[in-house]
Amino acid sequence: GKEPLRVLVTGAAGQIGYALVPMIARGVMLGTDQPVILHMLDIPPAAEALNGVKMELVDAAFPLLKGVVATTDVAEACKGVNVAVMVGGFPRKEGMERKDVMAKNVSIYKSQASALEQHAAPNCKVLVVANPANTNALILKEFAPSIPQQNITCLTRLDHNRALGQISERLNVQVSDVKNVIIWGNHSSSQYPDVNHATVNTESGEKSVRELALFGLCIMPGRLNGEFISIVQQRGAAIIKARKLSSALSAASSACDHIRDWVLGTPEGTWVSMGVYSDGSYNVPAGVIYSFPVTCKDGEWKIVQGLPIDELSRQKMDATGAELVDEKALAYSCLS
Ligand code: NAX
Repeated sequence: GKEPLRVLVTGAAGQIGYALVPMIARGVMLGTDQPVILHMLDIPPAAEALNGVKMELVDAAFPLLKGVVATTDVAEACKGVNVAVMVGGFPRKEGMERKDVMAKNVSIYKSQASALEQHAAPNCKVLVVANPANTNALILKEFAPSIPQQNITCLTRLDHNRALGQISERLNVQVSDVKNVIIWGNHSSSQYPDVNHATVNTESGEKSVRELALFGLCIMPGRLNGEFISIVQQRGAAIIKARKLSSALSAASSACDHIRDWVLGTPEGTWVSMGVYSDGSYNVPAGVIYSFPVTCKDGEWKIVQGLPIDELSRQKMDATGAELVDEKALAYSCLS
């Protein structure tokens, strides 16, 4: 059999952690033939709860799970990890200034960057989930200069999957037949969910989502520009309103999708959205973690190039890019 891979989940005693660790232990993230050793990190106030999660992992008797490390020691948590899913962070509490939340997360991601750099396995792949996800990932990249920059990413796959789900619901087609939506930019309400290149696999071949909408199937083209975009942008808030808790199972599942496609590859003709270090493709700002359409092969992602960008898209891609540049400046102001 294969050697086990070590997967770190930070914030593992939290809501997303609780949904995510059993998925990893069942092979949803790395494949059903890939044994794993789970490393779970949380902070001392959550140590007892974290140990409870470890007890349940033992009780579930997952055949692929070859070991569990549950710790509040960052160095121990990072030791030899091949994949790191960073879910732990400081949440925004009511009445808190944006700058204060940023300062807390900058300090967490700065120190966890150093721990990963010193202790993780070479070529460790990092996915940042905790908000502000793009900027936390950027700080992690800046303070772990020996980790290749292409190994540091953030999660926008949940937004991508939400867009697929909305198209499926509204056009009344199977979600597995919808592909190639794009989330551009920041994982925040400024993100731009783009359906211009999305298609649906139908009995009479592949059809563009815009074309199907044009024939009056549930969503009108105008709504694709307005309502659809805001529904995807505001979906996180709608979940909180309904559940009185933020998205957890969908976030965990999307984190598995992100890593699985990155490691095992995207299907031919399909791209996914990932927050990656921008090289300035599509004239968006370079030097921030920006969500792009990517294809993956042999453990590496590549930005899909050459897609035509219309005027509305251009504006929205620039606006979310400007927000990221602004967040970067705020994060840097917290360092000094
Ligand atoms: P929870 O508050 O349930 O869990 C967070 C856990 O992190 C807690 O157990 C906490 O003790 C731990 N933690 C705090 N500081 C830590 C540190 N320095 N090291 C290790 N662990 C630490 O939040 P949950 O609902 O699980 O959400 C986790 C994060 O995901 C939040 O930042 C949230 O905003 C973010 N999200 C990001 C999404 C995305 O698509 N990128 C979507 C879902 C989610 O909202």
